[in-house]
Amino acid sequence: MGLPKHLANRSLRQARESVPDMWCKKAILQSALKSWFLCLLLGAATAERMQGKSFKVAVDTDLGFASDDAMAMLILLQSESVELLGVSVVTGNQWRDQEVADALRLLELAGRTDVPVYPGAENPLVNNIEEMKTREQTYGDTNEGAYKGAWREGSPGPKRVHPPDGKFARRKPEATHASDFLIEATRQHPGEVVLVAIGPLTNVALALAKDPEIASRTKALVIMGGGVGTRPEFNFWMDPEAARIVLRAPWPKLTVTPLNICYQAPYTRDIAASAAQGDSPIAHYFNEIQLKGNFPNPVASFMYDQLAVLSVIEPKVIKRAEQMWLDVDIDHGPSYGSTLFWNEKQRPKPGSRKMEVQLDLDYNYFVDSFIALMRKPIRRASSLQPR
Ligand SMILES: [Ca+2]
Repeated sequence: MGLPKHLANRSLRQARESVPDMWCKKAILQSALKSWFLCLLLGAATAERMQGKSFKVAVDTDLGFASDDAMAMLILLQSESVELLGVSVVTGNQWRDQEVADALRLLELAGRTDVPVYPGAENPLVNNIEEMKTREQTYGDTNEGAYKGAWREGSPGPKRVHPPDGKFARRKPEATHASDFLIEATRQHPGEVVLVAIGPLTNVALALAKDPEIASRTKALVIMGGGVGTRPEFNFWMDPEAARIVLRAPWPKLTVTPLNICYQAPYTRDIAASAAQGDSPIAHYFNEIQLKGNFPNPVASFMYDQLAVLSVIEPKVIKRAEQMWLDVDIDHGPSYGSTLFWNEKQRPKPGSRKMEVQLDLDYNYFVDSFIALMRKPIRRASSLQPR
């Protein structure tokens, strides 16, 4: 699918709008009136920063170097609204240690070696490969898309780690466990941290087991996972017990990005090609890793995690969300990991919790916002304010 002309124009316009602050300062010196007019023209991200609307984010991810998680992390790194406290890693798309290496290398390429990476769970709470194989012999493929991630046939296993793009990052992972990082981040910044969980929910469930108060200390939790009326979605399918624990915890605000809305966000070659324009490290990443390495068969057909993350930064990408009561099937049968869902009248009591479920997307605005963030000058660690 090609980018419509009005979108391409809008992307270029937004790329131009993301000029460095010093341009604005120069205009102030020339003329107060002119600077006021220029600042009016600057993009939403700059306006938010000027109004002090940035917020702290901890991301829990099953990042592969080419995955949707990787692009979601680039969104977090590029947004002027986000102060990324750290990256916690869980087995999902790949085994944990490979994902840790991939996350560190991606951060290095993006000039953000200031962001620490915390290894978390290598295995789910209860589910495991052997049980998965046994269930599939009995019931057939048991998740939407028959996608197995780290558990796929031919996976290298948990202990073999290859250099993501031929090289390893110089920075090493932290010694702190991912769940302890999540706990500590919310203790240091109570009420301020938006936790974005875009992998299986094992690390978040472990954090809740160690410190149940983490939920109430978090500003909000955003989950990419589940599917309303679908077969089990991958993140919930890999660790259904963790998903149940997390969905039942008392988060001040809980938002779910399910398969239903992700299916409205195809990831196309045109999107990758547009993000690859220019000569920034991010453009280079899209050229070498996405375009040359992963098309015509992209690593994910839909922009699952990019959507969950971008909806935090640009809520207007969501056209329709509903308040629903979700839970997860933890009977170890053919529906293990399925999303259960009710309206207020039908819901079971107690145990179920109300959450915001995103259902319809403004795809053009979403793509436009994504490309604009990928094409703006990269936010190197050295250019950020000290914490
Ligand atoms: Ca993910």
